[in-house]
Amino acid sequence: MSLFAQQEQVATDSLHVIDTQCPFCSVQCKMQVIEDRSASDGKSVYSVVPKPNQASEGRLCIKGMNAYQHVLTGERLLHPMVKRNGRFERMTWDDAYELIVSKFNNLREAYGNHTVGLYGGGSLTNESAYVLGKFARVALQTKYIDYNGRFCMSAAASAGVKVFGIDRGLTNQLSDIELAECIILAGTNIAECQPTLMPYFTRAKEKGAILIAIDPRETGTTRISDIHLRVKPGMDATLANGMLKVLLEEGCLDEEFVANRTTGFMELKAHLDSLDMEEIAHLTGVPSQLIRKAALSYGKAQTGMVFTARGVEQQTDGHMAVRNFLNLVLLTGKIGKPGCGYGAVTGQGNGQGGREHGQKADQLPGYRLIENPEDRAYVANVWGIDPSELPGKGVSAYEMMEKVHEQEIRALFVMGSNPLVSNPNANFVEEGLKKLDFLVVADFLNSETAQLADLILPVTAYLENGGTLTNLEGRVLLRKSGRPAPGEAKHDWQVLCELAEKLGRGEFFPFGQVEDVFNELRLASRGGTADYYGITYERLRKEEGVYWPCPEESHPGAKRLFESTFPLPAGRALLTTVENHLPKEQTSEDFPLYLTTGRVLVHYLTGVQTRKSPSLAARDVESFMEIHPRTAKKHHIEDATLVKLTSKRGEIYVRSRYSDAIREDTVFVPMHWGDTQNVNKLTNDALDPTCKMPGFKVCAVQVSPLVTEYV
Ligand SMILES: Nc1nc2c(c(=O)[nH]1)N[C@H]1C(S)=C(S)[C@@H](COP(=O)(O)OP(=O)(O)OC[C@H]3O[C@@H](n4cnc5c(=O)[nH]c(N)nc54)[C@H](O)[C@@H]3O)O[C@H]1N2
Ligand SMILES: Nc1nc2c(c(=O)[nH]1)N[C@H]1C(S)=C(S)[C@@H](COP(=O)(O)OP(=O)(O)OC[C@H]3O[C@@H](n4cnc5c(=O)[nH]c(N)nc54)[C@H](O)[C@@H]3O)O[C@H]1N2
Ligand code: SF4
Ligand SMILES: [Mo]
Repeated sequence: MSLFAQQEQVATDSLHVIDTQCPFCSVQCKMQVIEDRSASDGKSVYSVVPKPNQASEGRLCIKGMNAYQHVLTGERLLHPMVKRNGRFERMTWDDAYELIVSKFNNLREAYGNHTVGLYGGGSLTNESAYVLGKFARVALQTKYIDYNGRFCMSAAASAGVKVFGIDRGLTNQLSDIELAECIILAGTNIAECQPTLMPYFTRAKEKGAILIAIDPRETGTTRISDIHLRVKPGMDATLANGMLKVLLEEGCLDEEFVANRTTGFMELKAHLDSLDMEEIAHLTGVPSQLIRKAALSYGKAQTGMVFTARGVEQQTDGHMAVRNFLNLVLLTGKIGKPGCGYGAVTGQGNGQGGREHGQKADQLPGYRLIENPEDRAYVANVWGIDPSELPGKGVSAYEMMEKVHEQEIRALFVMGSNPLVSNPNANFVEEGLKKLDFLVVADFLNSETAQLADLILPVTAYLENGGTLTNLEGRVLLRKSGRPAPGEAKHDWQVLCELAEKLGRGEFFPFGQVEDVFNELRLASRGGTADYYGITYERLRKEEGVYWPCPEESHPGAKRLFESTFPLPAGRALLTTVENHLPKEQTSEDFPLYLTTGRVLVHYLTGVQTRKSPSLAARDVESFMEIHPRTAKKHHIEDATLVKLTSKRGEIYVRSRYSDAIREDTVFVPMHWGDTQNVNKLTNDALDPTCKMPGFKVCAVQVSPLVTEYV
């Protein structure tokens, strides 16, 4: 039976059918999880059926097919657990809340409100993210809140706001992809990271599109490309300068578009004129002829799309690097038309919505700014407080870890993240977390960070927790709750509301059900950039999803942005002059290789969930280091042996994997493992000056065989 012929299942006495969507990446593929209780031994058997929907078109990848496993493994956190004498003991919710209130209040009395920090995540539903942001500002009145999306979308988001006036992952619907005659995939590995989107690209190819991939390694994505630019890690901004120079010299500009819809052209032209192509080729490691070929393919095509993801963005110049790719889009006028646009390929399930409703240090719901007096007044009014009660802006996620280290933050509440494994410079982060007076972690699995906590709060997982999530297209989707909370687990937003009550601020959190939260979010975002006002649960139940901005219930939602104008002064987008720029950490005699980091198909982020899924874990049981065989020989590394990787900040132990598909000056290690395989023990904590994105994608390392002495 083909995938598409499969029928949706209907519940019977022995079949329990859950209509849901995948908890992992930003595509948010829809599926049914079916529990069959008919077996004579009483054990349930689970199966998964993909459901047709506009984004995944009825496909599921291997992670989605197995996503039910970590929820049902028997390893769930079921009760609040307090650490006493180094061991976790069960505690009631009432006692847990009392403990939090007394710890937080004692610290706030001694050190002020900002001594408590909150740290959220892009897996939280819009409703939980919204309540978390409000909880920080209204219940605790602390400025210190940020979230893991800082490590994910901040470079693209800040570039989008600056250049276009708005940040929405894709400016187009996915269906526009196959209308593009040329597609640039810069630092994005769709094949492993959003696998169900691959057919959009292969269909474009079948129609004759030219695909250009920019990646230091060969991946499932680069393999479908026609031109692969194997850039030196961290040199994308410079590579884009080379491509822009070719476009300019060969007259591949849309002059009318540049004249009528952009500003900054003359400065950009003068800058590009001053650059030397051979120097760019040398700096990027990409031959100038290949840069030229790629630029002309994009420049001469009638339609085209540019996609960037973390390869370009997780750099200490990530903000500017993205802006240089946006220059390509604007100079050729390839935006706001069918088959023309840009996509920052959003990462987490709710990586898009999670960054819109107030989890970020400087933002209030609807992308309003916490430092803008009008925005403060508007949101304070919705919340029923005086604007002067709202704290100002805090700091970015890693900077919060610095504040933890300095003990300016003495209590931390983590909801939906595993910062010990996902922050750069993990040894420093661990040292800081251990100094905290009080660490609370709300999770449904025992993450590395939860193991360090003083108190763990058990929350519901995707099968139980209903709410909205916004996928990579900016389409808001409703995920239904499909099974009761196990044990004593509660929904994230529910925990925050109950805690607000215990803190004496319950009147501001009067939400009986998740839809009540959404209705307040609609109001709080009304008139903001990410306007959800016109989106209702009723609409979401009837329509498959609604795109924001959607200012009125009668509004259809914005499918393609910037068709006639940009939300910036005079309606014009901004061209940017971007200098050639080297990564902050360079290789040296002691650390002779570049390390870049990223993902593999079967694991998700810090691996807390996928490592607990037997079917996924079995495919990649441990971390590895991809290395070119010639480089390996130079460093006396055999294939499939344990090696030690060292940077200025720490060391880890992983198994070597020979691959002639990676640059000889670079090794690659995925990010999905903790402890001695936590690659972030090596990564550099230098941050992009604008968006505070760490340079996860480049640092300098040494590799050596791990010699074991047998006695
Ligand atoms: N299987 C899987 N899928 C996921 C996730 C996961 O953990 N596992 N996570 C989700 C999330 S949160 C995110 S953010 C996305 C991430 O999605 P991607 O950004 O596509 O994933 P990465 O593997 O981090 O990086 C993409 C590519 O960048 C390349 N790269 C490394 N350094 C450079 C460089 O300097 N320049 C360029 N041009 N390329 C470089 C890497 O070799 C890699 O192939 O995936 C989402 N989907
Ligand atoms: N070296 C390196 N480091 C990186 C990256 C990289 O490419 N290289 N990528 C960065 C990126 S793009 C990202 S997005 C971050 C991600 O970093 P993290 O946020 O640390 O990643 P996760 O593994 O998703 O951690 C989420 C935790 O929250 C739990 N969780 C999941 N859903 C929910 C929920 O609904 N509620 C609650 N309360 N808990 C939940 C999970 O069980 C897990 O323990 O890592 C960043 N770190
Ligand atoms: S991981 Fe992403 S592509 Fe795979 S099933 Fe889940 S949402 Fe779809
Ligand atoms: Mo991410």
